[in-house]
Amino acid sequence: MQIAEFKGKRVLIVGLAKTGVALAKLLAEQGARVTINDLRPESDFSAALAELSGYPLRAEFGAHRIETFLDQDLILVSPGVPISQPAFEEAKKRNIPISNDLELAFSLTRAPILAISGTNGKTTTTTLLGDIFTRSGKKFILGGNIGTPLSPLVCEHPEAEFIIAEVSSFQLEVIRRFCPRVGVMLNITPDHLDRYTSLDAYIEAKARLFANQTAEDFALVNAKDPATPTLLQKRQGAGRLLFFRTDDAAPTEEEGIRLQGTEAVVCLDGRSEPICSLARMKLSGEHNRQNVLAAALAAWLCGVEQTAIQSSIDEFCGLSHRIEFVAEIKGVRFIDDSKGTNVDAVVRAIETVCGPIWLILGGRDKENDYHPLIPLVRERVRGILAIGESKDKVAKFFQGIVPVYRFDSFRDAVQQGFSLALPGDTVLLSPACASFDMFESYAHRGQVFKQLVQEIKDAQQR
Ligand code: UMA
Repeated sequence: MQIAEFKGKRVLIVGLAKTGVALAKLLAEQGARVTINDLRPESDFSAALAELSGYPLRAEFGAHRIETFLDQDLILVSPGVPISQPAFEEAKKRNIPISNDLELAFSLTRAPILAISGTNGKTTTTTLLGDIFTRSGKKFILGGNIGTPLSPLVCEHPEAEFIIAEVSSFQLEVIRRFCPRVGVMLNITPDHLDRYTSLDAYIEAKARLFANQTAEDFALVNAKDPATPTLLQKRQGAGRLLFFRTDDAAPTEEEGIRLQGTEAVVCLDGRSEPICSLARMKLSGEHNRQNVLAAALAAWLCGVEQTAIQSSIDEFCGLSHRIEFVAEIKGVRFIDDSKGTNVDAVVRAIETVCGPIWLILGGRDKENDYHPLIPLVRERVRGILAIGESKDKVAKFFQGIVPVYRFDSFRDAVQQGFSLALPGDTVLLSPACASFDMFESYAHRGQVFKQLVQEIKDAQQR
């Protein structure tokens, strides 16, 4: 499909944040008759509207009106907007297509797509793949759930040979034909249970990653993830199934990549080939070994040479706000894991950090079940600093397990963490919750954390 085909079409863009603004611009530039729509009032959108000024758009705020939805040729929905709402249901009944950025991007390109999904590690793995492709000199674009809507990128870069996309379950709910050449599912643990009725429903949405794959495509799954058997039961599509595993205990018929010592070996078509080594890998933790193996196999399947894969593994240091060391003040370490927005991510963070921990937990709850944290918290956490909307839930849950302190202010939580910590302890921000109750995003929460740590450092030096 060509983007020019949207000329004159009535397109409704639902949700006016990053995705909505990008799509509104793209389609208005093509001469589509665009209506932008958001549930929140117009007064919340001065920045977005300033960015869109000059574009010929209609705007409707404050509700998703059924009449507006029915008066369209196409509805493009943002990932954060659930399509279970009545206006979408009515549009579906009238066969008005509901699509999204991911599906649109797919329809506008012929470049093979590497799509990375999973509950945790998506952004790290996507970025690592981008690093590998950069080193190999391949022309690619990188976007999606990582923060950059894909369709505008696809239109701006028709020369791209590959598309590397971070993909969320929210995006996958809406796709119809989207088909990655290489689909990677890193892991699935409970998350977004405020949007899905059950873990099963969440896995079902994730499994759509593979639904349209043909025998030419590859489905990469984590051999050691407990959710993989359920994922595979739900998987449709004919993609070739490959496993990544951080041990050498694969059943004989299993194809994919595995670790023999520190050597990563690809086993395919009855042949085994070492393709890289994890011996000098900079990222730490079992979860990162899984991410690295998935990225290495995905790149290798796309013909990337081993030297590019190896140099990236040896040099890639990870991302901000993912178990990121911030500072050590009087023997107390501060670690920013603001991206730890679900319980499983907190488990990974605690397992990775050395020594006793003061854990900053809380924010906008996603129907979290904290039970998986209990053994680790008992063993490793000296106390919990509970913040945000969910601080009472957190306090109630961990009462009697470890001391819990509740804070109205993030600043107080960080400062108190420092006061309570002994040399050798770590104050770990790994909140298991979304940030939107107190911050613009997880990145904003992490930046504020770093600023507060800097203030403590400055005060100590005075
Ligand atoms: N809104 C409605 N109706 C509703 C609900 C929301 O109109 O029923 C409006 C809100 O008022 C708001 C807008 O929709 O104005 C928000 O849309 P959005 O949440 O999709 O925001 P974007 O900025 O477009 O961000 C989305 C992704 N957000 C979500 O999936 C929640 C971003 O992923 C992504 O980076 C971006 O598109 C670009 O692709 C963020 C995320 O948290 C990082 N993802 C989840 C995750 O990683 O776990 C899935």
